[in-house]
Amino acid sequence: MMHNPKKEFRMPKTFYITTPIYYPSDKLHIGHSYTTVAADVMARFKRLTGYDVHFLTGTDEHGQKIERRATEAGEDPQVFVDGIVMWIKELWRILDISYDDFIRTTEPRHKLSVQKIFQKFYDQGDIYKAKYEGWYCTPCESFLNERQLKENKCPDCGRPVELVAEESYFFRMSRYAARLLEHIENHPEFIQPASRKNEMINNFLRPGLEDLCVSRTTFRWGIPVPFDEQHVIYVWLDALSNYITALGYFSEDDAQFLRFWPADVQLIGKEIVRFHTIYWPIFLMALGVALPKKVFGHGWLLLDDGKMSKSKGNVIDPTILAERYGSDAIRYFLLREIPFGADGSFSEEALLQRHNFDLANDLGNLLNRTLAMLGKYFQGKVPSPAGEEAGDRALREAAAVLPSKITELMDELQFSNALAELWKFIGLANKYIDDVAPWALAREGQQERLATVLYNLLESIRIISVLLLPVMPRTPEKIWMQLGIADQPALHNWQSILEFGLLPAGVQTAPGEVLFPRLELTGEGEAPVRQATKKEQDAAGKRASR
Ligand code: ME8
Repeated sequence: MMHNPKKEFRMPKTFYITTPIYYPSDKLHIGHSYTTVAADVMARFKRLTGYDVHFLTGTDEHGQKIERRATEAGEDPQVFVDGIVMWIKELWRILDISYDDFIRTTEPRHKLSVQKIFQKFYDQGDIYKAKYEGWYCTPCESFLNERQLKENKCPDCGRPVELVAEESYFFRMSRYAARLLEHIENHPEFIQPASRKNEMINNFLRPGLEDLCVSRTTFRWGIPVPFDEQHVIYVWLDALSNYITALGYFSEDDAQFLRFWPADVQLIGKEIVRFHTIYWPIFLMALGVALPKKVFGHGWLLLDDGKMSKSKGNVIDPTILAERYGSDAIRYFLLREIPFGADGSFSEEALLQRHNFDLANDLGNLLNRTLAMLGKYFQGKVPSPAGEEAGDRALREAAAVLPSKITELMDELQFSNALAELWKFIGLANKYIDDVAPWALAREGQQERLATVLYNLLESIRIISVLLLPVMPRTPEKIWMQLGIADQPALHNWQSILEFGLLPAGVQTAPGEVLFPRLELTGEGEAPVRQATKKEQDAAGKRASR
């Protein structure tokens, strides 16, 4: 048969992932970083496994809340948000967030498209004018009826609400409610975790969906309604649209929209599930656009005494934490500590423990021990393996199933379990050292066996390093430097870990800095310091006893 190269070429599969767009605030804390770090890990994992990924984040810059904050700061809202957005981008740089696009809702590309969306709704009779009289929570930018209030406060954030009475445009949610309910019931993967789906059905859809107010007249900081300039478009309609306006929807160039929509995963915090699984899909239905495949509402990161607020100081400031522990450790902690979907508590002690146990002891020591033995017995050169014993086989078999196990868990956004699997393998490699006792083999002169054992360890470390990439983008490079393979990208990709034994013999390793020096907290609110090594402690003991 004729060779047909055209036929073999397959376009990579696409993967579109989004985070919510953030309210501009210079008080973003470690909880805010949670959504974005999780999305980044997913985006990196999909890139690693061969997908054409589009990862979107951005800022939600309009609305009454921002206008008030700008006024308080004595600034024009645009000037006010410009400064903060620069800071947010800097935070994402520090945390190694690899977004492909950053949308600001004050950009013309967004505003023009939102106006066209609003116009379309109006033209097809989805929007009508009436008077709104009811409650409004400005921090959440949400309309609430009497029934929804909890002790006269906002049910979502617990803060006071304001009475609002103004002329507004309303969106006929009721037109689409039955279709949405059917979609949710026929697509169990649409709202995740499943408990959030039941909440939406039982608390909002079944009791009957009220029409939604989609414009405001009592302040100016928003996108004007194109046919009625007294009104600005409700900030949630404006904000939710970002997921498609950023792709060029309703613009001259909608190639990205055609390529990437519908989104594969939209990650959000649990308090905004209602907006993303009721209003957002209904807007999309009204536009005649497909719904996202999955909306995942993750839990909250709490402090032991509940709320996370900036007054808790530097314990929760992501920039300070990154300076202390490095962004890789923070990313690891966030995804390992709390099962994705559940609430979890954040404390610096817990972060420190993960750093010292998982990263310094388990991962760091595996590399150190292996390279130290290689230096001692083989002048640091990767030896050729020969033969296989039962212990070797168990290690190799565990390595062989690891990529598919991790892929399965990652596809379900089970970050914590995926990392637990990887650490199980790291544990297995450490145990392999203890069981085989390479030092005994050296003593007995079993050179060939020793070569095999050290080769298997080095190859395991290489496989681990590639699997670490999505969560810890900086550490693998350091490992490759020490393994002497930094300049061999063919040994760093996904394909290269599907086969055990690609690490070439003869490579000169170069043990370097300790990956994660053990740290200890000295006092509350103080930066942790490197723990004294056993040698240093012994030396100090000797000095003291002199
Ligand atoms: O909600 N733990 O923006 P935002 C976990 N602009 N996640 C947390 C958290 C915590 N303690 N605190 C905040 C908005 N988050 C809207 C979105 S989308 C069209 C518009 C998460 O800046 C929160 O759940 O208030 C959300 O996913 C993200 O930070 C941004 O929150």
